[in-house]
Amino acid sequence: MSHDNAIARRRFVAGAAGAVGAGLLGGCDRLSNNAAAENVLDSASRLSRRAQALLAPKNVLAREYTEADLSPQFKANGTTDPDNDDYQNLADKDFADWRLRVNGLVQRPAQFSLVELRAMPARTQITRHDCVEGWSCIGKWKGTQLSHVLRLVGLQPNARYAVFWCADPMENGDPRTSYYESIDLRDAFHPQTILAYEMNDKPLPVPYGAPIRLRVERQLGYKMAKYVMHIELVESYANIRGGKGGYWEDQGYAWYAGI
Ligand SMILES: Nc1nc2c(c(=O)[nH]1)N[C@H]1C(S)=C(S)[C@@H](COP(=O)(O)O)O[C@H]1N2
Ligand SMILES: [Mo]
Repeated sequence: MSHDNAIARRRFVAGAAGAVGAGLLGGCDRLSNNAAAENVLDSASRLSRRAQALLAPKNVLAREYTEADLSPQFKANGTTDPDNDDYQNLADKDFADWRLRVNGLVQRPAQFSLVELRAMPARTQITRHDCVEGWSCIGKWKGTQLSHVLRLVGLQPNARYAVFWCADPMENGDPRTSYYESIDLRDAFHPQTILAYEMNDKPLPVPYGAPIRLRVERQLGYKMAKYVMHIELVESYANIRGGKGGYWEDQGYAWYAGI
């Protein structure tokens, strides 16, 4: 199902109650052509979002799984090889020259190499990735905790969101259409929010967002920006692009995509 169809579907799905069991979502793509199951995913998302708002302690963890639960194949979705010469040149040298820029409303704007990020405190987690299109995969991720990076640069008092700028243009190689996303500071400082540089114990492959991709485990797949080049701290995303806080949000998706 395309993302456009997914938008339409989310508008029309009736609120049937249902729980999403891990068994149901254990493999990739099992739900793709199953409208009923997708409706369950949708309504479960809404129910749990409401429940989260009412009940959830601030740092509740997303469920973590075991090695035995890993999906044999993890679906690669959206961009799988950025149409961007600068990115391709970086990839050709295994990202040795890549630098993550962190700036905006911070005390000490900085740049970090992959070697530097790998030397920082890391977290490893096995989690389920749920795409709005209705498929799920379980993967193992290792990466730098975003909270650590944010403490290094220090936030200015008016910083409220972290914006992730990605290498991949979404239309005709035009850099003005690059993928982007944003999260609030509550998610940015969540312990499971990591800049992942390893997937299933190997350096993150290009189809999955090399050299780093965001993992925000309590939200849907489209929040998890791949090919992150630049993190900008802002007070508001109203004046960025379409003003909705992300590439898909600008096309109508929810900014908070809680699972
Ligand atoms: N830069 C970038 N990040 C992205 C996307 C994309 O197209 N470009 N697609 C999003 C969507 S909709 C999903 S489901 C996941 C897919 O991640 P995967 O390829 O590891 O499955 O990445 C998200 N992050
Ligand atoms: Mo997705």
